[in-house]
Amino acid sequence: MIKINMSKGLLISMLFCLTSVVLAQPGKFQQALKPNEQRYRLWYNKPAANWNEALPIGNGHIGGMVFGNVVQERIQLNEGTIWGGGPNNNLDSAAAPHITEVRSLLTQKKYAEAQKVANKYLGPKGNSGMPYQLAGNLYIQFPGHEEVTRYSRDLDIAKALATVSYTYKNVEYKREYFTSFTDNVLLVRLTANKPRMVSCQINLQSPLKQRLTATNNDLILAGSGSDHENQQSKIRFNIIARTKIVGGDSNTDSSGIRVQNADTALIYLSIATNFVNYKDVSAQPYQRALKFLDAAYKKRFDELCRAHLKYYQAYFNRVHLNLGTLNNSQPTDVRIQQFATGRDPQLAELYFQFGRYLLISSSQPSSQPANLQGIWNGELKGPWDSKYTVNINTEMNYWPSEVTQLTELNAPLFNMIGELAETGKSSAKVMYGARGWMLHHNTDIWRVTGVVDGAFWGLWPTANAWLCQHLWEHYLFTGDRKFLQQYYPVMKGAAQYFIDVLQKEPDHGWLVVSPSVSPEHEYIGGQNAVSVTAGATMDNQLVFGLFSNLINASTVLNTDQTFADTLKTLRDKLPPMQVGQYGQLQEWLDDLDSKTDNHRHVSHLYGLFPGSQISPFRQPQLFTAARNSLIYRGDVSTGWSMAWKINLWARLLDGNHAYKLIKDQISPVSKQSGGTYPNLFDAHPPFQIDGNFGCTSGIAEMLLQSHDGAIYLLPALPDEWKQGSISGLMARGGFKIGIQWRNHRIYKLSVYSTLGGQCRLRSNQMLNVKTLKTARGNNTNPYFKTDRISKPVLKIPATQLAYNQPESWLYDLNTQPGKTYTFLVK
Ligand code: FUC
Repeated sequence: MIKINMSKGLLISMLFCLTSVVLAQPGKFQQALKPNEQRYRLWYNKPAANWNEALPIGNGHIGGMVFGNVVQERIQLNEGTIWGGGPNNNLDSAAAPHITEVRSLLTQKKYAEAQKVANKYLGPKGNSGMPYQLAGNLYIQFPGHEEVTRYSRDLDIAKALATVSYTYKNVEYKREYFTSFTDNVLLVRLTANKPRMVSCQINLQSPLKQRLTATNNDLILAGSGSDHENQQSKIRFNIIARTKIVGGDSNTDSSGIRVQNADTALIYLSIATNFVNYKDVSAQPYQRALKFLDAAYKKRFDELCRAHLKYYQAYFNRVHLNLGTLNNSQPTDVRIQQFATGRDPQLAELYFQFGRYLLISSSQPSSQPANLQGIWNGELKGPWDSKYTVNINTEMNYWPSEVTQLTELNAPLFNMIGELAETGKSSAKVMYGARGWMLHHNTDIWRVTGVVDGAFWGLWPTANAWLCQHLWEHYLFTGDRKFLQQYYPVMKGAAQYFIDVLQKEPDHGWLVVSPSVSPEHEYIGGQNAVSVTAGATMDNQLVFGLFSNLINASTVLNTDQTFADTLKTLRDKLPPMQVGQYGQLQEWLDDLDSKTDNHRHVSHLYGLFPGSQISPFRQPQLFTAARNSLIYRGDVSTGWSMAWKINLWARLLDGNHAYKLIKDQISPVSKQSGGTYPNLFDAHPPFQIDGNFGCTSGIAEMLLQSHDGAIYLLPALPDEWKQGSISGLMARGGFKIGIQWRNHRIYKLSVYSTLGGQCRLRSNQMLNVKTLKTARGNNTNPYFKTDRISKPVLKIPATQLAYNQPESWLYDLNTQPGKTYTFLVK
């Protein structure tokens, strides 16, 4: 083991990271830290009693859950590419005739028979996708540290650093943890305020198939993923831990690393697998892990910490939100308990930024996309395999990415979409006899595209259209033409699939997706419940959106005009949206909704959010109908469902209702509904990260919207956010917006234009500013073009769908790229 003398550099390095951490005095925290350092700090006065209390750190590749146990510290480890099974696709080569049969039964309105055939023949054939698995655990034992005082553990999301501190026998101990973005290692620093006091034993463990060895002072765990559902494990991985100590002794063998009487001990830990991409697992995991470790080991803790911080903050500091005074005197778990009944709006601000922290920490340009649990999973087979559910959950993960200025972090999602456009060609061809590509409601690291779980949930072929919406939105936010060019063929492939599979339904001759489902929802309940359908509203909206985006893309790229014309003709034949007997937006082609249905999925409201097909200004009747549907559905549900509803109420311009849902979400977890765990993770329950991301997006949507022909400033401000400020939110057209408000009125506004062009602003108050001209005519900025929606079919008199538009004012500003425009509003 290498020993180094306590050099001046090391002293400075320790001081550097000390400024960011707790000074180990519960009750005195506020004095100990500067206010801005408190603002984004989750803190607790006891160790994590379970996984949902542990604190997540991550760099997109390595994830860690820090428990903060005193005698035996546990850091549960993840690596983003440790999955069960190996390269495969779960295609069903016998499906085609049964799909035709189900389709025909649906046309004959024999719904129960259609479901029966679907259940019997179109379920998964022994492979519902592979599970994302934990890597193992890093344990650090501190024998004797039983009776400690002044215990504290925290996670500072402004710095992406976790800390544990306590006093034992008059010695103050401190542990600091981070997963370096720049050097791809997990770092732990153990210090004490008296010399020679750091003694511990370090161990690696994994419930996966594994072997522990020691070489040259390295503790090495070699493991492999699990065999699962007829797929042999192909993932191999290595975890390597190595220490660097100041003073004292250390030795390593295959039973662990022992550190004796050191002043400081650093643990460098790297993890790597053999995964190259979904069809290639030929890399050398040990060599890879060693390379990261060797490179990082040459650097001092402060160097690594500084580079990590710089990288992280380049993302994190792009958006500043202030929703009120900080009251961090209570631990975070207590604040969660009190949020719904007390007055602590700053916790909503922390929750907003925590969502951004989680996205930065779980989705990096070279990583896998964030799965159902981001990258944090402590099990061999997490809930729903912790994979990618693409009928809402994966998409929700990426809702905050553009608007909260984390656009680069979409890269892994876009890569996955590109890969699905390859693997999904086989399912389109073999199962549906169609060109293009498609997948069903789940996928995994191997990019499977067949049916999983069962036809009742899984026979949904429209995820390609939803995923492609993210590609187009990325273009709208960034104006990146090259990106659009690169992904145009992917979007086109999805559209080709629908050109080939759309069916004429018998009653109106509309073109519909069949068979399909309105995700996971039934329109005939009971023991023989029926979900399979033709022409579900969400499908109609998704295909409408996909075709419209392609038509617009072909104009932007000046290409493929004939194809665009074909799409225009088909688009006109898609079903219009329909308003049913209860004044609701119909979920299915027939008027089958129930007023007492509180199903968690609100798929037919896709058109309201994240889609942009329902506008209070352009389709007030649909707007009212969507609102009615949401009222019937109720508020309390699973975590992600409540998060979706925050976005929906924001789009319905009702900030108070959106805020009510934020309160429902930031509440302790109950069995009946979602909520928030002590570590701020969203609960389905169990933990599912989509609700975190969805809520972050919802808060952004309450403050800024740009999908409906203009940039809407504070469209859904709740009464409780009387004053505050936001800066760095992005609007379509590349506008970066800053707003300061007091008494619910904007008093300062700033617009930074990255792309130039007309900036049209909508505001609920008159903006008395000379340089802002009252808007006239259409917005000439192409990123704000809106698509014409077919006239809805109404089954109740239009008068019952009247909508009293709130008064708002529209202004235009001509902008130059690279310029900031600041306005003081009287
Ligand atoms: C969908 C949802 C469930 C859960 C699962 C991962 O199936 O209906 O509630 O979120 O995804």
